[in-house]
Amino acid sequence: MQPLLDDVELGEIRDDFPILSQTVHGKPLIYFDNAATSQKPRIVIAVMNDYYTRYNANVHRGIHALAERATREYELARQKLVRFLNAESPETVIFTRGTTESINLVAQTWARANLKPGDEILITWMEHHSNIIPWYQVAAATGAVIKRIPLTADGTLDLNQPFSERTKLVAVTHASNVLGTINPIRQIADAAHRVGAVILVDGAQAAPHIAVDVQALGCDFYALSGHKMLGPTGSGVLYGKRALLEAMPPFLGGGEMIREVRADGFTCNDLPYKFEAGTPAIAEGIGLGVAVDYLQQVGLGKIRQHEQEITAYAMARMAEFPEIVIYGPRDASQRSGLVAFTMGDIHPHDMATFLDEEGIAIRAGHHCAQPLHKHLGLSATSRASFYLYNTKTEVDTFIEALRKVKKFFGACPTGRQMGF
Ligand code: 7TS
Repeated sequence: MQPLLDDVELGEIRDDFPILSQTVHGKPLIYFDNAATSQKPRIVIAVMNDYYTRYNANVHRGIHALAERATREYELARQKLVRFLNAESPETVIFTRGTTESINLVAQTWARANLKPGDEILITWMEHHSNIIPWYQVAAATGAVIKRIPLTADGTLDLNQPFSERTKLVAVTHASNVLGTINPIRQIADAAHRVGAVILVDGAQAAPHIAVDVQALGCDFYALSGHKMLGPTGSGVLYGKRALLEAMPPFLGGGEMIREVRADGFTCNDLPYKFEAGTPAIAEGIGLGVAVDYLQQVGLGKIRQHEQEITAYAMARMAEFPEIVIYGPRDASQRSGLVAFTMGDIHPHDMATFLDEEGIAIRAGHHCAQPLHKHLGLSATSRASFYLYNTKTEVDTFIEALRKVKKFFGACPTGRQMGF
């Protein structure tokens, strides 16, 4: 059992996030839209400011002092990500603009080079569009076929069917951005490897919340977004096993990714630069490194424990409303810190608009997971998503606001489909 964040620590954490201490529509802000993007601590904002104020220069090319400092700080950030993910080496950690770019990189390089007609790409019903569309594009280009791992009634993956000999790639989310389900990646990776397939893990909703060890998970590729884990937008990582990365053709062409350019061709740079064409997002990469420092200083175990407690509390209090249907596993230990729900026949957009007037930020819609919503017989849900700085008191205010929503719109109970 990890120690919990106590009230003093929680207060200190909240003080580190200047954006939280404001009012919205005259009410104290309650930020429950962390699955869309997280807020940033002062040190992340400060380090980016410091870069632009004191050593703004391009990386890996200048011989002057500013360029050397920028390169040093940027590569130091990479080292921090290497440790954060327990990756084998800096060569296996590629900076990208985020999860979407990381997945597209693998789709456009590894998948196009390795898949042929009839090969199967195995995804799941709970994927974000970022882990669907690139595979549709690859399938159209290569003749590969998309298959899906079925869902159980509880919103977990039904892994009873053995993977096919034709499965060449398994692309699965570590944690669902709608159901909250945390998937058993090690088990899926072992099943994928037994049939000779490669596994890519979408870590956008997991890396901010649970300790990730890419070697222990056994994944071949792992994608994450910096902005969901206290870092800046435009920062992210693709981890890849070295042998796979070495064998892959480059993604984008341009500066940095080449060793030599001739009149009639080029040779690629070494890893990881082979996949980092052009001037990177330098301040953002450095900011992500500091975000990772912050997460590790608080402790991923503590963060996970705190979110689990907030989530269990929110679900228990939401159960006070017979009209509310929650989607995903009932057990908070099986889910990340978010709750997608419907309240009778109230449209999620009306819900979000009403809550916004109360100073509460949630997201409503299909959350870029349209096939999942269709599968659940829904067009939209409301979603409250928590992070390390959220409190039970905020959940209480949210529950009181839900009471007002119910009174205002007069919710009628509807069917429960795959929720509870
Ligand atoms: N994968 C998952 C599971 C996600 O939740 C998201 C973003 C992405 C990939 C894409 O990340 P990006 O940083 O490249 O955009 N999810 C959400 C969300 O749930 N609400 O807003 C963005």
